[in-house]
Order: sequence, then structure tokens, then C-alpha cells
Amino acid sequence: MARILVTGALGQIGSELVPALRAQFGSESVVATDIRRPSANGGLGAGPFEHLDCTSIRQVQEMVRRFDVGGIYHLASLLSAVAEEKPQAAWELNMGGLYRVLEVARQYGCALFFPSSIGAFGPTTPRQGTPQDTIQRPTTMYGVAKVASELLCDYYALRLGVDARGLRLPGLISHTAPPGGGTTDYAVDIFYQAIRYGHYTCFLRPDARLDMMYMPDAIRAMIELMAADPGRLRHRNAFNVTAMSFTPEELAAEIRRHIPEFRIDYDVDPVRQAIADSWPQSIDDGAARAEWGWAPAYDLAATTTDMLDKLGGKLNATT
Ligand code: AKB
Repeated sequence: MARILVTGALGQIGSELVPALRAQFGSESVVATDIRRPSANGGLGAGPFEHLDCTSIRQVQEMVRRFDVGGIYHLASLLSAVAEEKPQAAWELNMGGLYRVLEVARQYGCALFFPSSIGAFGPTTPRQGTPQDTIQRPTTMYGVAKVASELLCDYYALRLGVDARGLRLPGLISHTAPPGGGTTDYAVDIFYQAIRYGHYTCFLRPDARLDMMYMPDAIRAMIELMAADPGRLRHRNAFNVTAMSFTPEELAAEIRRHIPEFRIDYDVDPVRQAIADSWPQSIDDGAARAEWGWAPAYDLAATTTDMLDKLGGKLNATT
């Protein structure tokens, strides 16, 4: 059976996607790759791990040939706040990496999953009920690369026959690997600080409303989209998906239902606040629901309960 290749496997998504794919398809069927080396305890479970710089087409070709790869989840990228600090590096990795992986997918007949983001929208996009097909004029390098990537995936699907599919993911909340350098990261950090110190200083304003999703829903969405009947996919790529939409003060209130003494204050980072202000507040995921049956399982209350339970257990075990 052809194997699945995951790039950026040590990141926030990859560290939960790889074990989920291995549980479904078998450990040896999933090749985890990253430009970093895994730590001693790994975290990805049993199965192959390879060093891969996805901006090198030769390295990607060799990996696909060596492991007889049939599908690629291409996750390697810089997140929004880091991309604003290093726009040239972000273009090189986020666009350059995708272009090379798409080329290899074309040459070897691989299917490809690409994670776009709510960052693909901009200040002129309708902010409430953001439609699937709408204005996309982002003002960040992260967003510019995401829009270009969505278009490139469409081109490779329509003109070059690559089965390229993708989601516009909202902020992801998870307890396995921390995110690094995103605008929505506060919604993960807050849980670590609430459990450890009962206090969190937030870098976004109390009323900064953004779409979010708990990682188990995101992982399921990625796997379900790649398994979906292509005949039903009118969009195929860049599906809006969401599970909830909340502000920092609403998340803090939900945490307080479990930790009544929890306190939040604010030290707003103008760069990340400006990015948040340019993104939608609630997107419409009707196309994903209609075309491949998307439905989230976790709302804010269920996410908060599960995060505090799982993360509490993990942090207590390491103290
Ligand atoms: C980020 O904040 O950069 C990401 C995203 C929403 O794409 N989490």
C-alpha cells in the first residue's frame, strides 16, 4: 500500500495528525518528516521519521520515491506572527515549500492536503458569517502566501490533475505540542498559565473575537476531507471550517467555571492585535458541511473541560 508523507510533523498539528494517521493506517504506512529532529521521547509513536527540508525538490522527490508515497499532508510553514517578523523567510518556506511539494505530487501522482487559514482573509472581507467564496485581500505575509497557496492548489488540481484538497483552519487549541508564533496562540497559552499560576496576561484585547477549533476536530476534518468522495467536492480546496468563535474574556470566563480564582489581564501586542483585527470573527462553513459532511464535536465548554483535564494531568505528571 502506498504510504502517507507528513511534512512539518513535529509542529502543533503534525504531532497529533501523525499518531491519528498511524492508528488508522498502521505505523509503517505513515512517514513523519520535519526539518527539526524529534526529542528523545519522540511523541509521534512508532514508525518512520526522516529529516526533510521541503524547500529542496530533490529531497522531497527522494522521500516520495523511497517510501512509495501516495498522499502528502504538507504542514511545514511559519505561523502569522513569525511570518510578519520574517516575511522573506515566510515566503520562501510557505510558498516555496508548497510549490515544490505540489510539483513532486504532480510528478509521482500523489494526493495532497494543504492547510490554509482564516489568515487568508483580510480587512475588506466580511467579518461575520464570512462566506466560502468572498473577497481575499490579506495584509500580512502569512495571508498573502495562504491566498497564493490556495490558488496554486486550485491550479494544480484543475490544470495538472493533482488531487489537492485543503481547509481554511481557524485558531487551533491543543495540549500535545505548543503552537509557535501564531496570533491565536493565546487560546492555548492561557490554559498552561491558568493551571500553573491561576493567572494569564493576554496579548490580544479582551474583545478580540476569532474562530477556533479543538485539535481532535481539526485532525478528523483533515482525514475526512482526504477520504471524501471527489464527485461531491465542488470546492475541493480551501474549505472554511470552524467550531466556535470567542473572545479572550469569554474564554477566561469559561476557565473560571473550573478555576474560580483564575485572573486575566491584558498587555496588548500591537502587531498581533492588528493581525487579529484583519481576520474574520466568525466564518461560514456551510460548503464543508454540504460537500463532505463536516460537523465539529467540541464547543467552547467541551474544549475547556477536556483541555483542563488533559493538560492538568500532563503538567502534574511533570512537576
Ligand atoms: C495563526 O494564528 O497564525 C494560526 C492561524 C489562525 O492560521 N493559528
